[in-house]
Amino acid sequence: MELTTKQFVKDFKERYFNKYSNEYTTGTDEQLYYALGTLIRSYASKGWKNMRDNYIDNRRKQVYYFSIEFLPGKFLLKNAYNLGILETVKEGLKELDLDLDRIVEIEPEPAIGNGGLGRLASCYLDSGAALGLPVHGNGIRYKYGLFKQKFVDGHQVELPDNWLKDPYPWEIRNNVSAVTVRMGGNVWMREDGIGGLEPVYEDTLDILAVPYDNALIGYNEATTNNLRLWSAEVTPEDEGKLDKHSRLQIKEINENLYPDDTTYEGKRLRLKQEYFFVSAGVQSVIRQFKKYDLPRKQIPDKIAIQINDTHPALVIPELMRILLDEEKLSWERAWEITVNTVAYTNHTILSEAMETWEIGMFKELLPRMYQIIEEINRRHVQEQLPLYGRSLTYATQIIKDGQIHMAHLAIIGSHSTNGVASLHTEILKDDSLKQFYEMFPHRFNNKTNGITQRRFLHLCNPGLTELITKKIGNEWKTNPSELKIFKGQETNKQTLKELEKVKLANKKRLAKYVKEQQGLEINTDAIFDVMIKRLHAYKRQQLQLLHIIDRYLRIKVDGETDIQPRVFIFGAKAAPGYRFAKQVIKVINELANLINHDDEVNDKLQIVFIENYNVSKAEYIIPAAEISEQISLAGKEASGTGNMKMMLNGAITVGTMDGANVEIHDYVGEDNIYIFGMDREEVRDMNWSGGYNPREFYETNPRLQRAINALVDGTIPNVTHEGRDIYDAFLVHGDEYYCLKDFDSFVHVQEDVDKLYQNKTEWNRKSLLNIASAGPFSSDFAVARYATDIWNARPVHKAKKDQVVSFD
Ligand code: RUG
Repeated sequence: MELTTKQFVKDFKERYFNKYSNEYTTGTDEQLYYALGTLIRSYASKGWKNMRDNYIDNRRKQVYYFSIEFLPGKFLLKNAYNLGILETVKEGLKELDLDLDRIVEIEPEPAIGNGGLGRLASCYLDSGAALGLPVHGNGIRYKYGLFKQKFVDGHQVELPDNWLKDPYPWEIRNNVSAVTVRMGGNVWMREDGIGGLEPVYEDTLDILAVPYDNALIGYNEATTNNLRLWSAEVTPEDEGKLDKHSRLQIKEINENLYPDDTTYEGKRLRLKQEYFFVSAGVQSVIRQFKKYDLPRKQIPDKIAIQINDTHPALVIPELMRILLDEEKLSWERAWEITVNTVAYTNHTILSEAMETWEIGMFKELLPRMYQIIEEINRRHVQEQLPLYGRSLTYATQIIKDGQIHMAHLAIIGSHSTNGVASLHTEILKDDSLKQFYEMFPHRFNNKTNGITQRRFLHLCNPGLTELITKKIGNEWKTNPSELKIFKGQETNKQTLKELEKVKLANKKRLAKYVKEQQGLEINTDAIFDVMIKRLHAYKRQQLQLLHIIDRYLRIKVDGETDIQPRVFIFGAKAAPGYRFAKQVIKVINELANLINHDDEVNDKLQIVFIENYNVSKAEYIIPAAEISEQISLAGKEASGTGNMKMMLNGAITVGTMDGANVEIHDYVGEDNIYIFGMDREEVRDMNWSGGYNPREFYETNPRLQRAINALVDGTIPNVTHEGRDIYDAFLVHGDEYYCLKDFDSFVHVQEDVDKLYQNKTEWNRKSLLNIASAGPFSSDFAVARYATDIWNARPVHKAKKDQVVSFD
């Protein structure tokens, strides 16, 4: 949009005055933030309204991305940037003698997601809008986001994240679009008088779902979409009638985000959350479709619903319910519409993360959903049995062994199932979802994850953005595949020096932050070795722990002096009930305490554990990263996206052949990545032969033995049972994630990394090649592939010449 500094200054003063009846000079940071936020939002209002009208007037196909988690990060800078007014805002605030950085600091971050899955959803919404595609988000407005992590005596302590305590400038409560969601009670079918059946509900708990809409402004205002988050309230009819217990039942629905992204036990509240946002979302989607005034059979032509993992899989029976019970369609027609509308993304092969619900609980909470799922299952068996026989058909049932299997429902009730990296999709096809692949081969496809270069480069790393632009021009910003042109600079000594300078500045910025937060002075000449992700045994932070202990002992005990200095940086939250993960945090923190205070080692080795890792912290850490640790056991990490973000910012990956590391390896070339450890086939063979004997490795590798012993022999002060439990996981419980097996090759590639760092020109060259090879991992491409292959959706405007993907 066009906005002069003069106009902005005038608007800001007015907005502030109208809101607070006072001059802006009297404002607190919170007030200034609120005034600025609402002003920027108001600049987007017209575009938002126009786009809404445009979608309806032109009966455009709209895509709804249903996700139980989103991690959008802060909005202020992003929205100003996408509107094209960030520089004007900066200049204007300077004129007003206000500090933008301080104002940005105030903005709360909506931590309404756990990790990769939620962040991916937000990247996709950003890209959808940037590409001019009508892609909206549908989720829950959790009152409390993911816990705030604090370290107390090295232990993780979880504090509530009350991110909505002050008015949130980016959202609009939309009362007129509220809908009612029914749960519990009884349901029975009676004749509807026109030859069919209709459900009769008794004693249900009725919940008013109120949407809060957040504008998703596309880069260069390509379009403006909606992130709709639902809040649960008492219906007007029940106001004053409900008892305390029922009120509580409603209130708790959007109180807390479920703080775990990998293990889902049968939690009734979680199921309520899932049905709540699914039912509200599907009702609102159908309401939107009705504005098109088209026959219902055209629903799949005008609507696509992508379900982000199985948490929203109830979209399938809910859409069926609406089409059967409210729209009075036959089962066959309703089913065809449902399958053609819904598509499913799988994000994990970990069996413990595959959602199932105990039948009794499910039936009691969602009786009509249960009836519909039973019928879907019955018809599935009836149809497939003659084609595939008993064993295959029964294995794919939705209801079996007393459980409802959500992944089975998601595959059977949709037209597309995709994995999130090519290796992951292969594993789905030939292993974890093999039977389904046999039945529905045409439904399976791969959509490798992507990340938005706007948040994870343009905004968080302006120094690098400027350098790239100076060297190759502006076009890469809208077409990230153009980043490859930067490869032409790999032998340009001047560019490599400039790149080094940018990295150093980012390292210094992070060091300053660490100093302010933890009082620790970190060595900016050392390699910044970064591992940022949820804490989980399969991601193997414990392997990195062994590596650091080994380094420490080489300096402290062996007296090695010729060792490349490194700062090990961690950011990770552990699920509150995940004991092992919390123990790893405690041990890393105590090791940090030991090492950082030991003057014999701390010029060579330091550890920083950044508290409360979240999107904003990532934006600080990623530009400063030199090594990106992606060390999960091969076959376990579906994709990873931190690997892509760090590569884009010039970090060199140390990783296994897992998830998207495999594709990173292919794009950047084997000389520019450090791969170690077993590959997926080796892991599989090892598993098939019944695991291995980790003791053999422990007993024959003195370095490894010494590092493991340090967990229990008092080397690390204040560590007792925590060290013992990790020790036991390695040696008593079979080392499920093969850390001992991979240790040797891991420490050897780390030594190669150290050697490379001695040659800064060569290091910078590899770093540059990583940046230049990161273009294909832009979420713009990923979303374009979803749009073309799965959604059949097109952008609102004609493709411009320089546009990322031509949809024509
Ligand atoms: O663990 C996966 C990551 O590998 C992946 O990159 C991310 C986005 O696709 O999703 C993560 N994930 C998987 N988060 N939750 C789950 C299980 O529901």
